[in-house]
Amino acid sequence: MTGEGHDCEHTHDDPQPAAVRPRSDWQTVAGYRGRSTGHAYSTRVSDTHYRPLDAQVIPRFAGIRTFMRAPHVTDLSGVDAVVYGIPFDTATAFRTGARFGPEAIRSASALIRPYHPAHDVNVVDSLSIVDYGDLPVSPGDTERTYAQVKAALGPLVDAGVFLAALGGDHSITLPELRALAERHGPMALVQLDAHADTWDEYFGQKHFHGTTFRRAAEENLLDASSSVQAGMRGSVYGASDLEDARALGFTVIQSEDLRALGPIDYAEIVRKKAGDRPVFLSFDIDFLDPAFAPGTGTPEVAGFSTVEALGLLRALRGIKLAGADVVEVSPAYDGHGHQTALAAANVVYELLALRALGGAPGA
Ligand SMILES: [Mn+2]
Repeated sequence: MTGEGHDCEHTHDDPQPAAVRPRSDWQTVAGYRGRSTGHAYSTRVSDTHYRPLDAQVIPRFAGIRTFMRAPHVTDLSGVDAVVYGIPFDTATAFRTGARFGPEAIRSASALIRPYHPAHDVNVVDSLSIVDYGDLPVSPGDTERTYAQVKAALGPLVDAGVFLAALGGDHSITLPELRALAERHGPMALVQLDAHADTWDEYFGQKHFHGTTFRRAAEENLLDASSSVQAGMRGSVYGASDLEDARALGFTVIQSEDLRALGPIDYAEIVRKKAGDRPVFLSFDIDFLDPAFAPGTGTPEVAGFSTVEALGLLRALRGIKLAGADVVEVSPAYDGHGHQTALAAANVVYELLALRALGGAPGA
């Protein structure tokens, strides 16, 4: 491995690496702020533990933009979690521009710090996190992109690392699910989104950002009866839009009902539905109100605030995440403070924290 860009805290150069700790010991290292604890999982074959740049040495505004300033690495040895981009946006129905989402989320993520107070977990101690870069895509050709993404994800799925994608429009979730289902079988979907994305087709296309979860159910990548879609709102073409999602077997919680439920009861429904299945969490940034996330392709008013979204995600503590994505960030429509990208970066951080807390499926 190379040492480029993370010269401060990596453990592999330590003369006396700490003993490998079992997964269940994560609590004992949560909150540790100093040099690496050497915390590693029993399945890891390497003592490498990748870390972000040390902000006490290289300030947060400096450096090359990777997610959370983690090293850009494509060798999966010693890696627990991979953050990567899928810059594809030509399956959108309204505003394009999510091809620049990964870049904007990375820039906004420079501010994120390792320790998560609400969960009492040091995310970068618990997980060796790298930024894998962007996967190859073919602008204008959704199905070719799907093949490229699935092929590129093969080795990552085989390595058993946690996969966190930066979108890209919501069409890109399908090849992520195709790749992960080969290892996990039909997964439980946890979707936070203004739209159910269960249309049959759009503009004569079966593969579009509004058809993703119908295709995923048809291909048995998801178990719809274990899956919960939440946050749906706004005008639709007809009552069938949500009825169709329910007919596929999904539990659909519309935004008013989700707000009435609150985080605890929402999480209870998710846990009950998902059971022991590996979970895929897909967060469409349009789940947030346009006041909080204007930079997106198909905004819907009367959505959730950033604080509500984080509360819902934190309530999911304990779920077994196989993979996740944050999609539909379209920076050209973002505000001056880049609040959409900042929210998206923090959602990814919450997802990493959930993986750190819940561990890998089957572990
Ligand atoms: Mn969506």
